[in-house]
Parts: sequence; structure tokens; C-alpha cells
Amino acid sequence: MKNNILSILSLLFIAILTVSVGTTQSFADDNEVIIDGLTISNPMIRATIPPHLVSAGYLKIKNEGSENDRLLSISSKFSERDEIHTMTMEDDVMKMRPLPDGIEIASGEEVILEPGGMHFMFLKVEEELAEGDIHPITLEFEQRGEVTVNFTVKEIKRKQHMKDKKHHHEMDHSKHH
Ligand SMILES: [Cu+2]
Repeated sequence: MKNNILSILSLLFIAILTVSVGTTQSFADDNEVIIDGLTISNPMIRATIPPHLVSAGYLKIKNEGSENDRLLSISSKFSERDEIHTMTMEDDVMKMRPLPDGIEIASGEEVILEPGGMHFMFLKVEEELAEGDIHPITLEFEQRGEVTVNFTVKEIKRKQHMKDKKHHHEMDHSKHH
């Protein structure tokens, strides 16, 4: 009889564990978000330097799920327009342009958004983004839907070659100031 109670208790325990593990979204460390095998880590945005009203965002996305996914768009509350950009070298000039189809994150792949590469672009930022602030940004994925991630504001240095070489925007961001 005692054994029966014990086994019932342990079954119950396993059931509780299964339920808690079975939830789709879990928060591991600080701002890391894991959703259905997709890990979003190190989300950060660049502190604004007044009077500049643009900022950029970076993160890592690792897809350990069985299906490919695609990051379609992003949405913040602190800026008027949010875009996903890529950066390429053309004739010794760094050019960035929006990625209208977003970024594919194939199963088994890791995508890194970092200074000098792909990044989020926040245009017409409406408030100062100060180091240490945390801002939620909603990412929209084709398969996983909307995922809100907390981004930490950091003083992020620009890549040296971006300072040296003319930093040309295919779209003129200055007119949004
Ligand atoms: Cu950009």
C-alpha cells in the first residue's frame, strides 16, 4: 500500500514536470528566450547619442528545432519605424539596405546580427536609449509567431572601418531626423 502511494506520488511529480517543461516559451538566463527549439540570445540595442535619432539592434538566433523558420519583422515601442537590414561592402563603401523578406533561420543554423553585419534599424527614435535600459521588442516569426524579447541598451562601438570609410545608406536616414 505504501509503495502504491509512492508510485502515485512519483507519477504525479512526473506529470507536473512534463506540464512545466511542455510550455512553449521559457526564460533561461537574463534576456534569453527559448521557444520551440529556437534560442534567442544576447539581445542588445545601441545607446542613442543625441541629437541622433537612430539606433541599431543585435542578437543571436539559433534554430535547434526540426523546421526552418523566418524572422519576418520587428516592432519596438520607442521608434517610429523598425527595419531589418543587411550590410555589404560595395566599391569600398559600406552599404546597408532593408531585407524585405526578413532573415531565414534554417533548422540547425545560427544567425548572428552584429555590428558590421545584419542588424535591426530603429528609425526616428522617440526617446533617449540610455545604457542599462531594457526595452521589449516583438519579433514576428513565420512559424513561431510573435515573440517578445527584452533588449538591453549598451554602448556599442561601431566597427572601425565604418568610421574610416564613408558610411553610405542606400536609403537616406537623415531625412527622418
Ligand atoms: Cu541599417
